[in-house]
Amino acid sequence: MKKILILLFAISTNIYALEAQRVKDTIIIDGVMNEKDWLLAKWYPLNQLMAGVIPSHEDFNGRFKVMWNAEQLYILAEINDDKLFDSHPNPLDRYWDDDCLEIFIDEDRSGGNHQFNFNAFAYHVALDNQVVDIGPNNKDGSTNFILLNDHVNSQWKRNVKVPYTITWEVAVKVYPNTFSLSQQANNKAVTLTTNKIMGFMLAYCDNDSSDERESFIGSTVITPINGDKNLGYITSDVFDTLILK
Ligand SMILES: [Ca+2]
Ligand SMILES: [Ca+2]
Ligand SMILES: [Ca+2]
Ligand SMILES: [Ca+2]
Repeated sequence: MKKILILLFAISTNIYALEAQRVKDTIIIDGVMNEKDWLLAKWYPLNQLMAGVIPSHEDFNGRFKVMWNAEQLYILAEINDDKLFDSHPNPLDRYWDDDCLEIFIDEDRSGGNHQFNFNAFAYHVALDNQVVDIGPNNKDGSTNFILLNDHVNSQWKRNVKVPYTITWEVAVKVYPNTFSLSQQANNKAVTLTTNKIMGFMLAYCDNDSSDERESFIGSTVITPINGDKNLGYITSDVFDTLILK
C-alpha cells in the first residue's frame, strides 16, 4: 500500500520528469562539449526501443543533457553509432530511414495529436543538420514535408578515438501551437522561464545499411498500443515532461 501511494505521489508531482538547468554563461553550438555549463546538467539515457530491433552496444548507444535560457533549449547528445548512413539525397525523402536525431517538443504540454499540425513538433535533424517536420496536408491531400532549419541550430563532430563518439550540440527555439506556415511573419518563439513545463522526448533513428531504419531508440518509456511504441510522431501524449529549473 505504501509503495502504491509513493508511486501515485510520484506520478502526480512528476518527480520523474526530466530537468533542464539554466545556462549561466554561453553555449557555443560547435559539436565540442567544452563549456562549463554542460557540467551543470545530468545525463539521461537514450535506451527505449520504439521500433525495429534492440541494437547491440556497438551498433548504437547514446545519452543526452538538456539546458535552457530565455531564447532556446540546448541539447547535448553523445551518440555511438558504428556506421553513419544517409541514403536519401533529398532531405525531404524518407529522412527517418537515414540516421537522424529526433527532437519532440510540445510547448504547452497539451498532449494530443500533432501529426499534421503544430500542436507539437517532431524535428528530425539529419546528418547534414537540416531539420524536417510534417505540416498540414497539401491542397491535393498529399503529405507536406517541410524544412524548419531556422528552428534548430545543430553541429556534430566525431571523436578521434575509439569508439569515435559523436558529440551533437543543438539549440532549439520553442514555438507554440499557433505556429503557421501561411503567416510566417507572425511566428514567434516563446520566451522560456523558470518552472516552465513542456512535453519533450529525444530519439535517434539508427540505420547502418538497410532499406528501412534498423532501430528507433528514445528517452521515454512508452506504453504500446496494439504492440506499437512508435507513437511519438502522431501524438504528444507519449512525450516525457521537461521542467526548466
Ligand atoms: Ca560547444
Ligand atoms: Ca549503428
Ligand atoms: Ca501543444
Ligand atoms: Ca547508423
